[in-house]
Amino acid sequence: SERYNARDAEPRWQAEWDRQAIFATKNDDSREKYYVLEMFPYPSGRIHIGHVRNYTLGDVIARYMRAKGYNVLHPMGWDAFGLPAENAAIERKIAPRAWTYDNIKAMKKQLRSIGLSLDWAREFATCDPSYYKHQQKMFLDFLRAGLAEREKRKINWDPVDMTVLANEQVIDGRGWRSGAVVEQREMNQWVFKITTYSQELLDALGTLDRWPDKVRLMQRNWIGRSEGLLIRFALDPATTPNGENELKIFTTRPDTLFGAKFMAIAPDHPLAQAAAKNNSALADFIAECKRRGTAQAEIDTAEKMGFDTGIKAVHPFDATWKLPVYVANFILMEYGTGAIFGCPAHDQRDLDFVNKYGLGNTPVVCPEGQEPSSFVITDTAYDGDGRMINSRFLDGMTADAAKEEVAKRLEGETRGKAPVAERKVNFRLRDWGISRQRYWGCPIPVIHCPACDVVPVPDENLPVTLPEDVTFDKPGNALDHHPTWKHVSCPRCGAKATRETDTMDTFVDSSWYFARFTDPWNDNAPTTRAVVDRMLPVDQYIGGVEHAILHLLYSRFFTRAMKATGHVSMDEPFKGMFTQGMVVHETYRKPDGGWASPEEVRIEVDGNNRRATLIATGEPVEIGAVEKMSKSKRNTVDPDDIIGSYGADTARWFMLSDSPPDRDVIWSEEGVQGAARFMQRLWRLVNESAEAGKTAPQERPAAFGTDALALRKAAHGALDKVSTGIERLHFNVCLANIREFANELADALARSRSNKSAPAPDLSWSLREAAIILVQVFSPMMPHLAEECWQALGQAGLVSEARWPQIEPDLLVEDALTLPVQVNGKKRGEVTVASGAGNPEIEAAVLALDAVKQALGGKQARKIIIVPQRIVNVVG
Ligand code: ANZ
Ligand code: ZN
Repeated sequence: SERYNARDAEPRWQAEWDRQAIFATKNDDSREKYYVLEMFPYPSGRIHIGHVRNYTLGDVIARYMRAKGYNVLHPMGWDAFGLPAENAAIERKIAPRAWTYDNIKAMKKQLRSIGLSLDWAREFATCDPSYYKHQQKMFLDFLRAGLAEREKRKINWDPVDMTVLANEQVIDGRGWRSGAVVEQREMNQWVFKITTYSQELLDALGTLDRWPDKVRLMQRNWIGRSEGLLIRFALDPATTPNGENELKIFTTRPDTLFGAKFMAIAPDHPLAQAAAKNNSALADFIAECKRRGTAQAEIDTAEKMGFDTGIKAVHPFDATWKLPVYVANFILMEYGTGAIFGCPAHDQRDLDFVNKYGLGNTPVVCPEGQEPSSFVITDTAYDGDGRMINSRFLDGMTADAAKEEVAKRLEGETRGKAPVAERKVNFRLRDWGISRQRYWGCPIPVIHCPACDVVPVPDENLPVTLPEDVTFDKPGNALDHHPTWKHVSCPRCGAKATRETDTMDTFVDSSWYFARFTDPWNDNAPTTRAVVDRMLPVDQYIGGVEHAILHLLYSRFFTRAMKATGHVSMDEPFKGMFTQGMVVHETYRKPDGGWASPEEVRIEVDGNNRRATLIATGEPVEIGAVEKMSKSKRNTVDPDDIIGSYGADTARWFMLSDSPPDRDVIWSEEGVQGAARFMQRLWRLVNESAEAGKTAPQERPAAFGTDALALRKAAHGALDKVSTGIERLHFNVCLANIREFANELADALARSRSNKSAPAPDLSWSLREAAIILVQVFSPMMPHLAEECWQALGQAGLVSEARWPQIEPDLLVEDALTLPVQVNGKKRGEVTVASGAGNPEIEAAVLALDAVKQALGGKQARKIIIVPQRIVNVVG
């Protein structure tokens, strides 16, 4: 038979699937639904190979579940707002809207060439007014429900460009464009009250048993719940500026109070501000801290620095014990109370701090088994458990008991009218600031009126659409510069007013798109309750681990907020979550030190050696490390090139074959060629089977001979393994099973041909059955080839629409083996195990026999001797 021509076949089948609209999902379908979703792409202009992997993983599941008879929802859309569109407008003078929709058009064509089973009828882009209109409606619903608020927040201000910068636009404390030192400014910002749900978002992680543990852990840490104590330290009045008389701190370690050496407050703590009023050196120090930035990452790595305010705090258990109060760069105003007591022996940051300022340390928690007198801390703090030492009435207690004891005593004590301490649960999670001072985002639908303050845009005036006649010749927000857009009259009193010119963080757009896909045609509301409640949650969500925290957490918040405002009924949007690994590639270093791209390089394989040369000049190239594909290292491959030369099925197969989907896969030309060869092999095998099966009876034979039975066992065994493999997302294992089965079919064909006569009816029937099963099991991975094979086998309709074959369980039962069992030389019974069972399985089965347990009289067996295929002897 001829070679399979993917370039000819693939577009043909894609067109046929479209023509028959087989992937269009009906909302009123009565079958059980299954919702598969891959994280939708940002329309940057071209899809990259990571997208191909992401969508292929989802497509295998979608195609399999469809074949299993589910009403599968598998939609696609575009996460289309964001900064790159504005940058393109500035750099290339293309309007953000035109740039975005051009990119979508190009990328959609690319996506189609992969042969994904997507319902394109549901496609939308988040920059479509028909989408963001509903997002604006929900913003107003959240506002009315107290889930959105305006709050003073610190933002990054570029004093040269006179503009607000996103965190990622601040590089080493400077504006990415102007290079100016970025200032922190307080401005009114819109926030979503995600902290309303801190505890719930944490608790519900326990129900997400089809999420990767590592993702759940990352979310748990991000939410960051800690149980601790708020303690009011009295301040020594003689040392304190105008009337401040106490300092409130948050601690998770009240057990360490007798190891305290200092107090520390954040640079923007009110007490620091007060103390700086008549202390210019302190004021300079505070300014310096602010200049260095307050991003967590910077604080964690920056050297610990402090400034002694001269203020003294009084130890809560000893009125004569005074602690110096420092302003320190590692204390955040946004966490707890913005103040701490420092116990250097048991906290590394505090230890680094005292070692710098010579304040010393006293260990108070001694590890079990350590002699207290020899327990000394120098450079490494001890944060483990142990017994209390150097701590007066706490001595000898466990640290846990000491925590409780301190809490009880200080709770019971009062100063003024209030207790000295109260228990407090703190969360690291902050409310979600959604204001962005950018043009290309969803406008926040409120109006600022000098008389009425913030006035929501009336629902009937939604959407507030973005103007298109904008210019980017000035820095800052183009919406703000627009001559007319923001000038409106107040919907409440009619006075001259201005629109909010902030737009929403693009994470808002991606926090509910999965709900919109269930009914993107509803023009009146974000969701259609009956539909969304049936189609959500997403059964399997797939995406990169880089979205494991924010995107998933925001979506979980949004779903709860949508529930609270009547748009959905569930709390959790994603029942199953899967994080895929990256596609990585070797790097190639040219003699001149530059990087060569894979297309410029020829690889020769000689045994275990691989040699690379530049195709153009023949110069040798050094093969470098395997790394994440990046433009700078030039180790990227272009999906269009791969699909153009090998076809989509080969790319899909290779992507799935080489490593488990949650690990990185190394893209290699050799690997792709291997996949292409295997594709041709499948094609030949199916054609040969079709030939051999020509004489097969239509009716299933009543009995099968040895050869036919063996082939049927192989076929149904493969069917069983591939089915469970897909359900567990063990795709690389499935592919290995398919290869193995292809070998078995090839062997059976070869044997049948070596007989002079045509195969017996039972064998020809089984050959045909095996070929059909083979095509079906690889159809989710190589759907185009599968259609072509389906046709070659004379099967009716499309394989993409065929029901998954029924497994015949009888064919899966392995042959059993029964062995007599003796205990101390006396026969006590027999054991039946699979014929392939190993010794550990046989031993376990033998020890589980009641007769054997009785004969051993509750004692352990000393030895078990297995004579293969004959007998088992237990020695008691
Ligand atoms: C005294 C102490 C002794 C502490 C000790 C720790 C170890 P988590 O678990 O993250 O909640 N802390 C409190 N507020 C802070 C702030 N605004 N900036 C920086 N650090 C702050 O951490 C709670 C601990 O972090 C608190 O317990 C406090 O230091 C510090 F051996 O109090 B601890
Ligand atoms: Zn008004």
